[in-house]
Amino acid sequence: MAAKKIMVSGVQPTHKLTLGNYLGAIKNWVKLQNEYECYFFSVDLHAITSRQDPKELGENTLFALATYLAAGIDLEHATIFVQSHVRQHAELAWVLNCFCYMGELGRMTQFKDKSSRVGETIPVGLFTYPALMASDILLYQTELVPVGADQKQHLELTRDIAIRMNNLYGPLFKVPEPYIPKVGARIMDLQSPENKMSKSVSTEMGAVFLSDSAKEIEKKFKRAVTDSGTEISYSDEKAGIKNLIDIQSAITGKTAEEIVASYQGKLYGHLKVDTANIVIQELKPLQERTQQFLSDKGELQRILRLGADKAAAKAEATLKNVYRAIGFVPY
Ligand code: AQP
Repeated sequence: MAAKKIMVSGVQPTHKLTLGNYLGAIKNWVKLQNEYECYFFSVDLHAITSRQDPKELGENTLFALATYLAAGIDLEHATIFVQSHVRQHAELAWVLNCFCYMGELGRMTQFKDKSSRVGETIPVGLFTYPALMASDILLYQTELVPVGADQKQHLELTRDIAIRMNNLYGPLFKVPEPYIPKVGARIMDLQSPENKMSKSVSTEMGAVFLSDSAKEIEKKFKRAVTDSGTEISYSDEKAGIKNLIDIQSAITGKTAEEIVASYQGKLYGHLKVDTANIVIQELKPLQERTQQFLSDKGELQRILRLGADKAAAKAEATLKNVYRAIGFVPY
């Protein structure tokens, strides 16, 4: 039997995860885990590129991993771990920093956007972030990386660094390909539906967090920004309505056309209340299972240690090759 292709992905523990992270990433991971050899982690090294409260960072990291497990990530198929537990990520990132150029990193639109907002006090880590992301990917000889549009440029850079180092030293890394999931919604902010729902950028009312109570979720959907029209249809001009339909579709599996047809003659209010209920029903068992995993910290730590050990063994093989190739004296 051919070996499964390797896939890696992670979510930043910069806050509690959002409905966007769940429907856009984690729910898909569960589907992909049987088909690929998967490494899913909580990327705490990336999270500190913006200032984090230490207590919250730890809590958010465990919350994310408990959510992965609660969502159905199966340890038989996938390896889950905390990024900082596998020191090879930071070590390879340093090497890759020395093999990519200021010009390349300076062209990254995500950095340009953030630096134009923050100015001179922007952390250097945000500039070199793509080298750490390249390390996350290349360490595991990854073939496929699920990426949204905003990470495509970073993956291109990862490919360039891999090819550059392979040309210099021989085959050190697999050159990864982007994986665009067949299904996978882009969930938008409930208050400004032209922007994506985001852990750290959205306002409290704009994002549904996986830690929200049913009451909070209901309130957020009831107050979701729509438009001044009345007809429920699926179009870019009606970004708020389109988002509610997309959310329903991502959960129920129904097409946008089917959902629109079921709202003939109904009002925006009906769509909002129904979407809230569908989300509440979807999240209820997930939230209960997440709490179960979080209530047994000892067991969670054990699972994470096993995951980190397994990931480290794979990562170390790559790192050793790289160190040898660039001339570091073996330990
Ligand atoms: N709104 C979204 N809709 C669909 N998918 C989403 N993802 C994030 N937001 C949405 C997917 O979640 C995965 C991990 O994202 P991340 O936490 O590493 O960073 P992000 O994409 O920048 O997400 P946030 O919530 O906006 O994080 P912060 O605020 O920390 O920067 C990715 O697969 C992403 O596509």
